[in-house]
Amino acid sequence: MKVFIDGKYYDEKNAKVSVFDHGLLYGDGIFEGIRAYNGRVFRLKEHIDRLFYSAKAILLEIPMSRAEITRAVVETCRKNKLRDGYIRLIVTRGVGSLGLNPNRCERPSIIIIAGKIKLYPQEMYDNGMAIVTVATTRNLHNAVNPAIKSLNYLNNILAKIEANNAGCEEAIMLNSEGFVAECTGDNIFLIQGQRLLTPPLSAGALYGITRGVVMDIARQAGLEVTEPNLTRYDVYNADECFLTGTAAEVIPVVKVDGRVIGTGKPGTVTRRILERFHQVANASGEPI
Ligand code: PXG
Repeated sequence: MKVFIDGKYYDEKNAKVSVFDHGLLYGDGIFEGIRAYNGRVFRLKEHIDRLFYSAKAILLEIPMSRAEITRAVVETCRKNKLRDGYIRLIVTRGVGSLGLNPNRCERPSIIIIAGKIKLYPQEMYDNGMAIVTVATTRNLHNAVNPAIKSLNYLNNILAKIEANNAGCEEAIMLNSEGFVAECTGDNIFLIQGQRLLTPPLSAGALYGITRGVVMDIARQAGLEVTEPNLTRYDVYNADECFLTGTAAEVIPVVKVDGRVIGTGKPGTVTRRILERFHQVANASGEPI
């Protein structure tokens, strides 16, 4: 594997960052998880836009333009002969002193890894997954804004550990008001009759790229798409439930906190959306 670091390519074993990089010392940095399907990078523009928004929010100046990053991502896929896979694009604050002040960092580092990812077993896509609500609250907007895709994922990891302890792979995280925000690495959706519901970004959801694609698909299929505040009561009483994410794609949920959702099997609307998602993913994107 060839890894891109600051304009050069390194073998896997030589692809290293300094122990003084603030990405490591403080989680000071941002990232994107991107998919390639069928020789194309899916929604690359949207991912790069989101990367620049995250950068703006943490006052980090990315030392490459959008066009240069686009070319570097595609080039890294090419060098790794990747046609289907997972791309991790990272920008760290860079090498600095021991002390958290980002002013002391010389220059942000850009890393691109083109590899593979498989989050959940196929069985869960076929039969649906069981999830739980956890006690760890999603980050507050005025602490670490959940819209920032930062290198500090401890909030999500703490929730994931709670999920694992409960024998689950994913968890619903609530915001400080008790409304559903999202899952640890996925956005959440409900189907109620002919309506598709998902928490608003103001509830503490990441502006998910897959979330956006699914909302478009649903609108085209004639569903009414809304973003109301949702509680666990709404989740328990939904006809169908599913999660979306770059790594997870679209995955049905059939049990939440011990409550069976709908029929207890992946719903028909969820299946239609999942199918359409694969069609869209395989037929669009930046050519490698
Ligand atoms: N919420 C959070 C907190 C995320 O981290 C999503 C929602 C879904 O967004 P996208 O844009 O991917 O549709 C994410 C993205 C992993 C992994 O290793 C997680 C994500 C992406 C890639 C890998 O668990 N989460």
